[in-house]
Amino acid sequence: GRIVLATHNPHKVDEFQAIVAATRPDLEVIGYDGPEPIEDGVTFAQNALIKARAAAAHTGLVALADDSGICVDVLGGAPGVFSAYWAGHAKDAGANLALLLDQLSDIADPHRTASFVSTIAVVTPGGTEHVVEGRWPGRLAAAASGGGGFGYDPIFIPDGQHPDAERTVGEWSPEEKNAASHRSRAFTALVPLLATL
Ligand code: ITT
Repeated sequence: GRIVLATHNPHKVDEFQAIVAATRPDLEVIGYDGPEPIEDGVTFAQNALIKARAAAAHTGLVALADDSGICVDVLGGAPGVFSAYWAGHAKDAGANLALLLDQLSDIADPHRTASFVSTIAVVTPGGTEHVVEGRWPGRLAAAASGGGGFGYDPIFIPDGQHPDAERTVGEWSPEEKNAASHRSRAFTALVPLLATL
């Protein structure tokens, strides 16, 4: 079947197409260019539902939306739902990560822990709704490195790497990221629910 991906972020489209192709190659993921609803939720789940409901209503297809961000422990979970706009309304990824590094300039390891979070909502035109979450724990680098991925990838060091060869996600290949990320973890949790729709 066809499933519409309710995002205006082309990086998310690329990642979902790769993730879905690896687990549910029968599903065709199509992009969405309909009206963008106001994301005024205070949680990832609320915002993901707002986006998925709008796309399902607009297209008449099963809609999937990701609301995601980076949650820094020493900042009480911020930027969280404000990740896209941390340095202002321009959604400037470079400014966002520069501000976050600046806010953590006095914080040394082991207190730089953070997680990427992806919350996926799936909504059918008939009104069935599910929400799942994936978390990817790690910590923040002292400086940005690598040109891969998007957003905060150049400053996020996922847990579980060899201590002598740690890289930020900005230095990972798309294949490496999509096999491990918060987004792929959330989609893995969604797979059994999709089978029931
Ligand atoms: P849509 O609402 O149209 O999907 P968006 O980018 O505005 O696009 P969000 O409101 O969910 O989406 O904001 C997510 C932000 O969190 C994103 O802009 C990045 O700053 C950050 N983020 C989420 N996933 C990320 C990832 O895999 N790598 C790096 N940064 C990520």
